Amino acid sequence: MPTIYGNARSRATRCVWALNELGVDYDRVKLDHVAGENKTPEYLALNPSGKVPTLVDGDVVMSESLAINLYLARKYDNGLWPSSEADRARAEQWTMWAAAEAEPHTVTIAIERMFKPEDARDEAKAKAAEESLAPRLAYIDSYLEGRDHLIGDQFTIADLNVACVLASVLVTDVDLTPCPNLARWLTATATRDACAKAREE
Ligand SMILES: N[C@@H](CCC(=O)N[C@@H](CS)C(=O)NCC(=O)O)C(=O)O
Repeated sequence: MPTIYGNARSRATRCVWALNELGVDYDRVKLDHVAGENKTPEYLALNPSGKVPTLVDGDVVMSESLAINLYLARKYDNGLWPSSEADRARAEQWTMWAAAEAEPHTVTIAIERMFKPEDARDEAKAKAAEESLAPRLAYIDSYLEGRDHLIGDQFTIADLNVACVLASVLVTDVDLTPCPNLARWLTATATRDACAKAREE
C-alpha cells in the first residue's frame, strides 16, 4: 500500500486527491512541516530535500507532488491516465505548464494574501504576481472555451494537476471575471468528491 507523507496543510493533499480519484487505499504520515517535522534525520533519509510530500510505494520513493500524481495515475490507472500516447504527452505538457508557468505566481499570491500574518503581507508583491499570472489564466481560459476537460471528454490527471495548482485563485481574490471558462472548470474540478475528501483527511 502506498504511503504519503505530509499533512492537509501541504501539497500532500494533491496526492491524496489523486489516490482518492483512483480508489487506492493508502497510509498517511501527517508530518507537520510548519513545526519542522520534515527536518528529522529519519525523514531527511527518505527525502533529502526536506520537503513534503514524499511517496513511498514499494521500491519507489519519490518527491514532487505533480510527478507523484503522474506516477500514481499511470500505475493505478482507472481512466485517470489518458489512453493514447498523444494524450499522455498532453497530460505531461499541462502538468509542466502548471508547475512552470502558474505555480510561482499562485504561490506568491497565496503567501502574501493568505498565509502570512496580516501585518506582514505585501499587497504590492501579490498584485505583481497577479499581473504576471493574468496572461497565463487568459491562455487556459481560451483553451477551455467549449470544453469540460483539458484532454478529451473525461477527467484526467491533467485536470487534477492543473486544478490543484490553480485552486488557490478561487480563495485569494484573484479577478476571474475575464476568465469565465476557467472559473467554471476550476469550480467543477475543485468540488469533486475525491477533492473535498482529500481536504478533510
Ligand atoms: N515542488 C514541490 C514543493 C514542495 C514544498 O515546497 N512543500 C512545502 C509544503 S507544501 C514544504 O515542504 N515546506 C517546508 C520546507 O520547505 O521546509 C512539490 O510540488 O512537491
